[in-house]
Amino acid sequence: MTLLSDPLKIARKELDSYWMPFTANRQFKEAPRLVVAAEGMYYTTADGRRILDGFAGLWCCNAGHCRKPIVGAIQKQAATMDYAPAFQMAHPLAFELANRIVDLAPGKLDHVFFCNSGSEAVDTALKIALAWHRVRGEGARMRLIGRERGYHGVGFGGISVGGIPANRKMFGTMLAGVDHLPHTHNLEKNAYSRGQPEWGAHLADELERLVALHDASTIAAVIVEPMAGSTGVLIPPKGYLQRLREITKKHGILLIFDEVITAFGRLGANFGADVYGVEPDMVTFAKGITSGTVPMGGVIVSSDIYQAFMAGPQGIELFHGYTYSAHPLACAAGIATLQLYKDEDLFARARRMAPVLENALHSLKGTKHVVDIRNQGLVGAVELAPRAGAPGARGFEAYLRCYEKNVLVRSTGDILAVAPALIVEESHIAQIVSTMREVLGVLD
Ligand code: PXG
Repeated sequence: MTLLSDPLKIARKELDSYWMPFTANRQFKEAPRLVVAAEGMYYTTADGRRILDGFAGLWCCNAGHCRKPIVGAIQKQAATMDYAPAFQMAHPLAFELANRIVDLAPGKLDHVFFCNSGSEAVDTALKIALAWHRVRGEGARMRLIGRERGYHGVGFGGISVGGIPANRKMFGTMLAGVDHLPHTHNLEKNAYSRGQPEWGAHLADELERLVALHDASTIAAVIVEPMAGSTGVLIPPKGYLQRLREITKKHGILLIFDEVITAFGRLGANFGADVYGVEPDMVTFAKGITSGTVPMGGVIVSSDIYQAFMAGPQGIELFHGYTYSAHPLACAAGIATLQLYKDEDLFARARRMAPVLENALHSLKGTKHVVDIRNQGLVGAVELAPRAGAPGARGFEAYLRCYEKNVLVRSTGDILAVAPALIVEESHIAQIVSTMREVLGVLD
């Protein structure tokens, strides 16, 4: 147990066995960034520094870290019933959490399928889309349409509809029959937009082109993040999502919003669907449902989808699920988290703090290297010009230097993203932005 008992004296060998995800392993193990405790807006590092968490962990700890009501609920559940079989059996908390989620969900989205991560949520949604068309006798609808720069996790379904080349290129042919819409990022037209950019709704019309190419009768679903997070915070242009909705509806294609990041207050509302005023047929979620405390994901589906399955022959309606679907600890955490969001009115707080974050971030305009700043709700991004011949290097170094200065942000390529917990205060935002300013000022 040397890592915890003496975190400053970690032998290189002790770091070797763990193959870290989405990490430059060799670089990390030369200079590890280890955190050992968390509370509210802060992490504590192995060497005793307090780090201001400007990214809610990885977009997930929306209520802040180690919040007592959530911790207490998890502890109690762990001591009461550790696990319940997920197939042909259940436990009451699963139903309670599903009911609470449905209460928050827009319009006709009224049934919840549980899994354990965003990646599983995406694969689940894609499978439901294919199966739904099939139970309705439209089994030829097998194509799935994603978007360039989209991030939908790392399952084969998710990387197939995803549009991040590095996440795809090593992994063969993935799913067949997938096509992609163009992404909506355009610095020339939209740089320094506050909230939704004006230009770009017409990019949704590309879906008509894909429908013409493949024929609507072969297309099952379109999946997009309402606001693309992981790729560097791409806010949907005004009218874009509305147009996607119109076109999908016209052609009988399901629209899936991947809300793994945007759900549960991140944009100042229950869901991104509420913020943008567009109701999809399915919503995927994860992260914020338990405020990052216990892994959980899920898909909310419309009544039309659920009822089509329930109209079939008696027996198992969908041959899909996970050992840990609706895990009791995750359900306990989810219920406590949603209750805490409500008790502290945290989504309204996110709405109130959003302009503070917006103004603070946009004050970085004119700072060295900055080529764009964008924001929505409690999400913001500062895009840097890449170093010649070394894309991503400047962004990564900025992230490291912020961390050295006790502020955690996230770099994706040369984009710095911030997404603090919804309990963030003005002073935290000021510290995040002043640290970014300081770092960018001295960065090559
Ligand atoms: N969909 C979306 C929209 C996501 O953002 C996933 C699916 C996959 O979730 P899981 O739980 O399988 O990781 C995500 C995850 C980043 C970052 O730095 C983003 C994610 C995960 C880790 C880091 O932007 N998004």
